Amino acid sequence: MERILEKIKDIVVGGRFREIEAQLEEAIQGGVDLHSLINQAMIAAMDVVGDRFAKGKIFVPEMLVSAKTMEMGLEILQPLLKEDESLSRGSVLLCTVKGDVHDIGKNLVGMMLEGAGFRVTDLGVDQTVETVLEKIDEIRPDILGLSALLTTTMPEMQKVIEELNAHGLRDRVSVMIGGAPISAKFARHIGADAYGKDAAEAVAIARSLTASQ
Ligand code: B1M
Repeated sequence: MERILEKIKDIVVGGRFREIEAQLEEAIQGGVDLHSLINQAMIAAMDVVGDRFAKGKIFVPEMLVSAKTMEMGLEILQPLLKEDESLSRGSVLLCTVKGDVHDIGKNLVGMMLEGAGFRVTDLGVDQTVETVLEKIDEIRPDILGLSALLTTTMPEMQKVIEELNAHGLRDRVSVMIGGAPISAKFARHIGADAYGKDAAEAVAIARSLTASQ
């Protein structure tokens, strides 16, 4: 199993997107579990990519092809993430905040939430406070999920919460935040209800937030 996980990790790191489907299918046929595929192969690959980028060994174009390979892989895995749930557990409005186009982690969170029976409306990336507020008013979700991957876009999360307060919408929706630079301390500081470390934790938190509503 270790060998095939290493192979998939190499494919994502190298951005060899033409190879990802066949390799994932081989892994699935071979009984490799989804958790290992996502965490030990694919997310681990993005960590290598991020590290190489930070050290100036690769640049944005290489990061983009790795991201594309990861996205193609997650699409292949998506149907397998679905639990057999007929009852909806609640609704989640999800987006990446303004100024930030990173969406792989958010998409993974969305897929896992859907798989766990939540209705997810994903607004996409680079979403302004105004759009988020409009959509909350329109959809009335149980949970607002905000993602940010850049330290420079973290303050956007605070802005959203401030505007929710200013518009009297804060009591209507629970706010969960996440993304690589986010912490529980930051979540508390800006007045979010919860911080999700990863997609699995995001699902557990969403369950507890909706259970207490
Ligand atoms: Co960018 N990037 N990037 N990038 N990128 C990072 C984030 C960086 C850490 C790389 C580095 O320097 N080591 C760095 C940020 C530094 C900082 O702010 N401290 C960085 C930078 C600098 C940039 C640019 C500024 C580069 C440039 O142009 N010079 C630029 C910014 C563009 C912008 O947003 N305005 C940029 C661009 C890009 C690409 C477009 C090339 C591409 C994104 C493609 C895409 O998303 N479609 C990209 C990528 C791929 C990365 C890295 C390598 C990988 C991110 C990723 O997908 N990880 C990243 C380095 C890294 O994170 N190791 C990096 C895998 C993903 C599954 O994890 O997103 O953390 P993650 O999600 C996790 C958890 O965080 C959590 O669950 C997920 C699953 O476990 N989670 C939530 C996420 N959202 C959640 C929400 C929740 C709960 C949990 O509740 C709602």
